[in-house]
Amino acid sequence: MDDGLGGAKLSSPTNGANPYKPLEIRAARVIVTSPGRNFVTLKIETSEGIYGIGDATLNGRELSVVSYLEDHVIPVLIGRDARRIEDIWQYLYRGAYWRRGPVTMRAIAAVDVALWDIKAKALGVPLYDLLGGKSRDGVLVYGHANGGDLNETVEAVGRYIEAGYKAIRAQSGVPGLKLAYGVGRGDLYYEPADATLPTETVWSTPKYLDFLPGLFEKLRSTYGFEPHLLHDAHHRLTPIEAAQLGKMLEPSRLFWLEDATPAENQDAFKLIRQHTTTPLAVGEVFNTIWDAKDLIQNQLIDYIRMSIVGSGGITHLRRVADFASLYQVRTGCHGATDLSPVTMGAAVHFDSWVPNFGMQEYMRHSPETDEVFPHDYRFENGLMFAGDTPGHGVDIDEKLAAKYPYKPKQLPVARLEDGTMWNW
Ligand code: GCO
Ligand code: MG
Repeated sequence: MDDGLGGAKLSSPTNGANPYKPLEIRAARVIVTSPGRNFVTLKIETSEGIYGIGDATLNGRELSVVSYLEDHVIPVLIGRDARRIEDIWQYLYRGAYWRRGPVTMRAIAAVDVALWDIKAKALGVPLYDLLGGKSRDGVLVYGHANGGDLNETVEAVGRYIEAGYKAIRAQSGVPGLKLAYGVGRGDLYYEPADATLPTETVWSTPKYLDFLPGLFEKLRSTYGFEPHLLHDAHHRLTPIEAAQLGKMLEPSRLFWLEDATPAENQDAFKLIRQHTTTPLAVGEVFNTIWDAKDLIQNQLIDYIRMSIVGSGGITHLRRVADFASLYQVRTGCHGATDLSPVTMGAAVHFDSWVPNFGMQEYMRHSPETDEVFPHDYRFENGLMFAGDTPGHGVDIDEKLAAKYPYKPKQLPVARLEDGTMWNW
């Protein structure tokens, strides 16, 4: 239709409803609950009665994020338009002056995920639709198999294969070392944050390097090359030791070797990269794109393990993923049990969309946790599927949550055999 001003009038696609009516943030509160382990959740409520939730859990340091949110973030959120996700993200990031860091970025992530949840609910669409729609039907996930020794670990991997997993991370006790990283103490749900004060563990790189390649040889000779196998070195090696391990593991063709060495110095990965073709993954402790920039643009890694909760939410993680895609680096979101079902739900939506998706970590939550956080993502045949409910598809049962009060728990520490402090 011509309006006489030289342009054509667009007929309203919204049947008269105004999608630009502000959704005013009326209230926000933090819910701390411990259904088997501690979780921190932010709930934001709007003028239209729509609410959203975001995860703010920082394992072993939970209450610092609670204070950050309650004392510094919630007061500045009230009255803002929940639709302005980007502006609120920038306000919280730039406005803090003290940028980055695990506490700040988790608090920002909680707000961001709750706002994406609200916007998707307001528009009546699943979150993946807001991001650009699905790029795949299901999301490839890896489970955690672990055992006290080689045989137990080989059996544990077999159980995961039987359960339908197409990708399995294998961690094992090492002969001569007590309390190895990644090994549960008898039950299904491995929880490293297991004591009020940190448990002391002992580490020996020579013992580990003697043992690990044999474990993967055994796994390949038992199960062949079809299942993807992964391993987490959990920051224990120096760059040259990591290079040696990567080389020794080449015949076993891992999907990735994770956290081979700490990455505070991103250049450290150059040395590993020069020596091995074992694919490298890193990033679960990163908080912003600046932690990963050199690793990505120099193609020193293959998978970036940053998570939604750890890295300022969906708004920031998609920026990281887009940057990584320029260098053929793929995503591999952290997904241990200390990331709540809210993060898992949001991640499955993110992974369903992200074009340069690699793999999603999936450590099952306990039945108590699943009850407190009803959700519609589901595991089937090695893949995780996002639901179609508007939003990210995860809720919190506040009454039930209140029955599980916070219990202080910390992660273990590690020392070398001579007593020197090392990286856990
Ligand atoms: C992983 C991680 C976890 C961390 C834990 C710390 O790859 O899943 O390394 O096991 O240790 O998230 O809180
Ligand atoms: Mg890890």
